[in-house]
Amino acid sequence: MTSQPTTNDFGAPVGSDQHSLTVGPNGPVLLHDHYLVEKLAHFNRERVPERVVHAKGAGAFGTFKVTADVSKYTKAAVFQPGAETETLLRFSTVAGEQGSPDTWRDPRGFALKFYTTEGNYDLVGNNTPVFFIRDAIQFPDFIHSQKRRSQSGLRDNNMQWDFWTQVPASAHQVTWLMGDRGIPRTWRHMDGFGSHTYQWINAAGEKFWVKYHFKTQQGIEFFTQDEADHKAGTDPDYHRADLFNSIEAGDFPRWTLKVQIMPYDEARTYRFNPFDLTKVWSQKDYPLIEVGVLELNRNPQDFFSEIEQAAFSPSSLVPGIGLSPDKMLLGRVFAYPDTHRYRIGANYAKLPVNAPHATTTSSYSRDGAMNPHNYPASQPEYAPNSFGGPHADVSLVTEADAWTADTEFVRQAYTLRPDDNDFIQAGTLVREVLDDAARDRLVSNISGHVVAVTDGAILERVFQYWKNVDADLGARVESVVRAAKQAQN
Ligand code: HDE
Repeated sequence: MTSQPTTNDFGAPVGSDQHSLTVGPNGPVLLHDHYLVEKLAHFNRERVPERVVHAKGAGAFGTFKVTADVSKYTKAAVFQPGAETETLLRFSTVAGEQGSPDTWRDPRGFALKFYTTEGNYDLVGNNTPVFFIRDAIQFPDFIHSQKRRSQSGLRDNNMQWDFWTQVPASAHQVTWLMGDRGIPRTWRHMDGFGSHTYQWINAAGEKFWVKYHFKTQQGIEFFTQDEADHKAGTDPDYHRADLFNSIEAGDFPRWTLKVQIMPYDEARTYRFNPFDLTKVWSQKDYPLIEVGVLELNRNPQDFFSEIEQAAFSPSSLVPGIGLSPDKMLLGRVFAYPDTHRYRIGANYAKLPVNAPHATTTSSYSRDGAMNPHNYPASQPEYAPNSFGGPHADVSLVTEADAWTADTEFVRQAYTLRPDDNDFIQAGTLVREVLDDAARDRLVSNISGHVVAVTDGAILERVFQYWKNVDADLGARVESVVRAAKQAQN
């Protein structure tokens, strides 16, 4: 490869890659060595803040192909029969920092961007169908309990269990987390979920509630705690390398997208609140319906600009897809664009990875830091205008026919329905989904984590929490932890 002369950031040749400009070979460095200054100053600015959660991750581009016909439920172009759409999928852990091991026990992010002909559609999900809390106002507290203590900079199992046991809504997700799904073997060997309930609208204007399931075609595989602990020490970037190397080798991972559809009016009378993010919908009541196949087949060329600066948001919606009255989802609609403006900058949407790829933008946003261009320079700057500038059309957007609410403002939990109990679904998971071996590993994983709890009152609450999930599971956890504590003394 013939090497080009090094230039400065403005394309002009520079004198040396190795020597600063000095007064003689042994003399002081000159301030007007603007190339040295450029190099050092730019280096000092190489980092943008890491994501406050989901900091460690990686991703790849691919294609989503529709293989079935769900047009009676949504008019979204991305889900019409035969449609093929470019995608970006970023995987991540939640609590760990950028350099943390991939195999720490944690939910995994499953953040998907569809570059559709109607604008970018983001489905920012996880590898679990539920979450720890059901109101966004608790998210900063929950995350603080999972991250590091302000004084010591250490993570602390006391605060994790203190939070979880005082927030019983967490039981279902914590049961998932402590089970085999809490440490996937690779990102390719796990499912993805939209988790929240979203709305779909068809061409006739009929509304449905929808949940997304991405079923891995590679099969579900996991690491035991011991395997994961070993990998964390010997190969902390194991998941990142696995994804990159599989795609480089032409072994493209695939997921089948299936959805559950609930008729709009059934949400009012279902036996539990179908918008509660701590619950899954019964597949007997709402069977899975196939939609299409997602394949990852292209690695990024530049990790920083295509993955680190990738910005996903539940507010990136397209016609035919809308939100639901899930309090978590509505909080997220604010949080994501806000964090992007802070982390990346006001014009984050104009970076190539975040801009639409299959359509153009005609927005009235203008100027701002690091703006590569306004939308087209010839376009009027304001609306309404008499010069043919873009005009908004309410009939195109799904928020216009969302849902009905007409009552007073309150700060209250969701109204309870017969099956709105925090422990029912967690108990069913333990008794009916797990087999004996998986239950044994669950006991061992929970106990191994709880042994580090030093506060006696929290410990008692932990035993009760697991007895509420399942009496036998709770008793087993208690006896293993008490025996281990005794052995420590
Ligand atoms: Fe996130 N979350 N989250 N989250 N989340 C972020 O956005 C937030 C939640 C998820 O690969 C942040 O760009 C709030 C549920 C993924 O770039 C931030 C609440 C689910 C990613 C944020 C939640 C997720 C994030 C941090 C409670 C699964 C990584 C950096 C209402 C359904 C996306 C960023 C990527 C990232 C806020 C809960 C998934 C701070 C306020 C539930 C996969 O905005």
